Amino acid sequence: MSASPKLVCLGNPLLDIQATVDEAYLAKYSLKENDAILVDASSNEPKMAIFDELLQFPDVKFIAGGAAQNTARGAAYVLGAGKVGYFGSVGQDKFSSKLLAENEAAGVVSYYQEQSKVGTGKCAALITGHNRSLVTDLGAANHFTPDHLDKHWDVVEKAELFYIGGFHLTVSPGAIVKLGKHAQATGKPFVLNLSAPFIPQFFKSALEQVLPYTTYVIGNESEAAAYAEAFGLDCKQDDLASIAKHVLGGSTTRTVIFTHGLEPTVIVSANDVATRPVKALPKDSIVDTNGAGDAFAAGFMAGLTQGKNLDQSVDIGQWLAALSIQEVGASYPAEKLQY
Ligand code: 26A
Repeated sequence: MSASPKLVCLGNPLLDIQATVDEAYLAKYSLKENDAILVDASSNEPKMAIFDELLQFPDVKFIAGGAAQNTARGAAYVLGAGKVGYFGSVGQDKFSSKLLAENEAAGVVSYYQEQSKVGTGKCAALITGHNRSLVTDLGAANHFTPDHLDKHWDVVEKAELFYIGGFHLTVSPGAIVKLGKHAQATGKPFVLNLSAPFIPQFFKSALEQVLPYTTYVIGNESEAAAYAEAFGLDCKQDDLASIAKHVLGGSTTRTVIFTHGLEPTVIVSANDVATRPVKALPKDSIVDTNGAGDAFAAGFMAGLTQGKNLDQSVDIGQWLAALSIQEVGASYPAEKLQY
């Protein structure tokens, strides 16, 4: 019996169906070129047709996805097998078998809750140039319940730190709060990724419920702008340092990290505002940016797990993001590269 994982992640397990599309295809469904949205499978949502239509595209690929699951695999890429655990809910089908196999290959220990009546969630990743538009049908991922954590509470207790995909705020804020309370009571780092602009925009109260437990909040510039708008901040929407200060909310134990594409990463805590430059990749070595943010979070979490300091952890995040951008989807190189 191997040791329990040090890093425990919670999110929505999804299989990505990725294909290159043109602008007309995005326009047909009123999709932005760089966004992440939810579709409701139970309504008569025209966007549901995308999942079938993509199968006809010549370069269609099925790739393990789910933002926090991508981060779990990335952290395991750095930390090695058995050090990272992942909670989420899946169906009993070939999609979940593939996700399980990918996690195993990456060295991630899966603690899946299984649904017998709902299929595994899927995400259409529509690639145009260096952008990606994500359209998600959560399926079984939407049925995660906090009691599944109780079944594996020994794993939670043995974990040293936690990573929560903000996307999970749409599913079970109760499960996030449960982990947050444990983290707070035991003094373990508790990291939340904002995940997408629609999280602060439409799930503001769930976000407010969870923020008090966080010791690190990670986001990108468009999530920061959505946060500023949702909370009615009067600073400019690209004033990342001021937005981060608001996320701190006077906390002396929280650090906020905003990535900004090729612009420097902004790192804000109670008594410090710092930036770290990003090394640009040559344009022709970029494959796609699907999963770049997850890979950043993965490297960052791996650094924290190894006891590295904040700057080093951000640096490992930037390094792993650059590696992932050179792979198809939210993937990491087949060979083990050392930071
Ligand atoms: C609740 N939603 C919309 C989602 C997601 C999601 N992961 C969890 N919940 N929408 C897209 N993703 C994942 O984001 C990754 C890229 O960052 C996709 O599966 C993709 O792998």
